[in-house]
Amino acid sequence: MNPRTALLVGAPLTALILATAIMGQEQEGSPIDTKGPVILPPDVAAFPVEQAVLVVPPQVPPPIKRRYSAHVVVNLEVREVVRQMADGVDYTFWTFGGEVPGRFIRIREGDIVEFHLNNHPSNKLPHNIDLHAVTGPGGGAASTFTAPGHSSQFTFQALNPGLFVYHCATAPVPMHIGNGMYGLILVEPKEGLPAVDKEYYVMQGDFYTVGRYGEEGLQPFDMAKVIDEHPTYVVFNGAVGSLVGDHALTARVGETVRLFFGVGGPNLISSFHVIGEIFDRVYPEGGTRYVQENVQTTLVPAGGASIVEFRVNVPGTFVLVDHSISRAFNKGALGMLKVSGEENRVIYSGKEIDAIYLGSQAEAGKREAELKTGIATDIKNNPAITGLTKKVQVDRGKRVYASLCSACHQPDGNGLPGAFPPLAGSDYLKADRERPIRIVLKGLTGPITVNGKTFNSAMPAQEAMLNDQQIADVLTYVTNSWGNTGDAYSADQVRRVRRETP
Ligand code: HEC
Ligand SMILES: [Cu+2]
Repeated sequence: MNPRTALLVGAPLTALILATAIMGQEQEGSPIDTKGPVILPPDVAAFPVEQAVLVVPPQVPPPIKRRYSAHVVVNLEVREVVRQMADGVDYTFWTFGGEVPGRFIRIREGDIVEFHLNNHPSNKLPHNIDLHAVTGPGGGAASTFTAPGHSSQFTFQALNPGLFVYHCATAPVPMHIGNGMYGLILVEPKEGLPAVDKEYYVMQGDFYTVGRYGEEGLQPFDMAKVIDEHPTYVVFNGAVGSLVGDHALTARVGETVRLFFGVGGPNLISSFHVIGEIFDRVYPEGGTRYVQENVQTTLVPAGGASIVEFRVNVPGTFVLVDHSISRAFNKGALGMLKVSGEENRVIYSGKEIDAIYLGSQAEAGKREAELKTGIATDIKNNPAITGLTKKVQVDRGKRVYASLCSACHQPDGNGLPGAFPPLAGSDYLKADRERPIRIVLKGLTGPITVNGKTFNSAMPAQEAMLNDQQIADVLTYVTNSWGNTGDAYSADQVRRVRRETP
C-alpha cells in the first residue's frame, strides 16, 4: 500500500481536504510529502540529546538547570479516551498524552526540539499539532498531520522564550480543540525562571455536550453549541472537580507558588482569579517579563497563557475561578489550592466575634415606620384618597349590613317602631363616635332614647361574627348612608376599643 492510500484509509476524505486547507499545505503538495531528516550544522548537531520529561497535570516537569542548548526529543502520543467530565457524566476526550490538558512540555530557549507526534492505532481520526512556540507554518501543524497508527516527525528551534499553548489544528478545528486537544509548552529563558517552591499546571477549557450540565451518561459533542459559543461546561484540567478535594493543589504557609495557567478554549477567555490571594507577579499573555505586580484577576485569552506567582501567607483553601462567575459555580471552572501551616492572625484573624447586629435593620425599621406615618398623613390630608378609601369601606360595609344588620334595622336604616331603633338620622348614633363600636361588639340592652323615642330591647353582640375591619366598614357605611355623614372608622380604632372594653 502506498503512503497516500494508507492515509486515506485512516482518514475520512472530507476531513483530509479540510485539514489540508487549514494547514495551508496546498503549496507543499500532498500532506504526506516528507523532506527527510534535517541536516543540522555541526555546532547544532553537537547539542547533547535529551528525552523530554512529560508528566501528568497539574504537575510540571522540573525547572531546567542546564545553561547550554540541548537537542530535546519529545514523544507525544494522541489518545482518544473516555473520561469523566462530571459526576455521572462521561465524555470522549481527544488528548495529547491521555490527559486534558496535554502533557506539559518544558524546554529552554535555543533548544532544538525533535518532535514526534504519535497517533495511537486505536484512534479513529487523524490529528496534528500547532505549537505556538514554533516559528514556522501552522506552528508545526503543516508537518504533523498524522493518521491513526502513524507517527510524524519534525524539528524546530525554540527561538522565543515564553509560555505557549499547543493544540490540534485538524479540521474541524473547534471540534478537535473542543474535545480537549490542547496543552502548554514552556520555553524557559536562557537564564531560567526565578526559583519558586511550587509550580502547577492548570488549563481552562470550554466543552459542548448535547445534554445539559450534569445530564448523565456518555455525552456526545454538540457542534451547534460550539458555533454559538454556548458551552455546557467550562472546566479546569478537563473535568468538573479536577482540582477539588483530594485533587486540590497544595502548598505550605510561606511557600511561593507559580501557576502556569493556559486557556485552550476553543472559544472562551478567562478572568483568572484566586479567591483570597493576590498575584504578587503576573507575566501577562505568557510573556517573559512580569509587567504587573499585585494583581487580583488576570485576563487570559483563548489560545493564550499567563504565569502568576504569589507567596502563600496564611493557611486555608484558596479557590481558583474564572471570575466570569457563573462559569465557576454553574459550569465547573473552579479549583482549589489548599495551604497548610501555622495561622498568622495578624495577616488574617479568622472570625473573631459573632454578635447580634440590628444597626441598619433597626434604622430601616424606623425609616419604614416614618414612611408609613407620612403616607397615612398624606392620605388623610388628601380628600381624593380619603374619599376613595371611605368609598371602598362603604361598599364593603354595605354588604356586611345587608347580611347582618338589615334584618332588624331594615334595609333603609329606619328600624321598626317600638322594636328596632333607626340608624338613619339617629341622634344617638351621632352623639358618640365610639359608642356604636361598643354596641356592635358587645350588643346593647336597656332603655335608650333615639330621636325622642324610647327603645327597651336587646341587640345581640356581633364580636364573634365580625373582625375589626368588617366592623369599621359596616359603621362607616351606617354613618355615611341615608343622609348620615361622618368620618370613616378604622380597624385600628375598633381594635383599641375591643381591647379596652371588657
Ligand atoms: C337582632 C336584631 C339586631 C341586629 C341583628 C342588630 N341590631 Fe343594632 N340594635 C338592635 C336593638 C334592639 C337595638 C336597641 C337596643 C336597646 O334598646 O337596648 C339596637 C341598637 C343599635 C344601635 C344604637 C341605636 C342607634 O340607633 O344608634 C346601633 C348603632 C346599632 N344597633 C347598630 C347595629 C349594627 C351596625 C348592626 C349590624 C352589625 C346591628 N345593629 C345589628 C337590634 C339589632
Ligand atoms: Cu485533533
